Amino acid sequence: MAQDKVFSEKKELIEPFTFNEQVVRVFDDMICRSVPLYRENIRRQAQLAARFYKAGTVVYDLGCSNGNTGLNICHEMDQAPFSMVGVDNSAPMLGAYRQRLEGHFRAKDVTLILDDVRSVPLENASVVIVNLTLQFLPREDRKELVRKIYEALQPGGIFLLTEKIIHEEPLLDGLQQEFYYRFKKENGYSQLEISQKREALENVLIPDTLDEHFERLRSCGFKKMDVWMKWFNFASLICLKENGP
Ligand code: GEK
Repeated sequence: MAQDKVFSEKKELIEPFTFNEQVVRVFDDMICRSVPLYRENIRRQAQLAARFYKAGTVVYDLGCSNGNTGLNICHEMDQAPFSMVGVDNSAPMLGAYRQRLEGHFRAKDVTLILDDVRSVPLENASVVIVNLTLQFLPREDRKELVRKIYEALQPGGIFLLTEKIIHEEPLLDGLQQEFYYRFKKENGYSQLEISQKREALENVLIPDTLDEHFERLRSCGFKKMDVWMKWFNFASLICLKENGP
């Protein structure tokens, strides 16, 4: 995978960040160097997906990108019959995912949909994964998607949500940011790359606090929830749809 140099040269004009061809070419390098514990996170989510999947239902991977999480799920499901739908609104991302599925032993079990996650109907799900994607929706649209996920889930099903977060307490928020930039620097990003990417993501990636997430999830019906992994300004949640009334 090519090295991410998208923001390494000084840009006169910083355009809002998009998942275009240039980003897709370096996506794995970019995400591994920008999201702490990314590999661990998708591996455990794939294991959780396999643990909660019910035969005859669907796994939804919303904002599936080039298939890192989806291919981990295929691996974890081994030979068991299953069905997965991946949705992403970036054509180059889905193109990369399609290429990786060519000749894959699970290709026939994976359906890829090029669309906005807000427009795709969801049904008969035992697992829904939204890994680092809710944060890209306008704030006012997030609740409707979470409600749609809750309604699509079978009792006993899970919603796995991972997001970049902010902290309502300014000192703790500052600490989270400080350690996040330290992480990026340790991974070889220059000050220029860090600040240009931050500017490109402004108004594109809009993080919520953990409390805002919990409040939204509760208001959509989820009662049993946990943060199963957290690293400063990143949090991974598991939300269980209860069995019965
Ligand atoms: C992974 N989950 O590797 N509708 C559909 N897709 C969208 C939308 C939308 N409204 N908004 C953004 N995307 C992946 C990583 S990346 C996270 C997810 C990141 C898509 C976008 O095209 C991109 O592929 C993905 O969400 C976000 O497990 O790079 O920070």
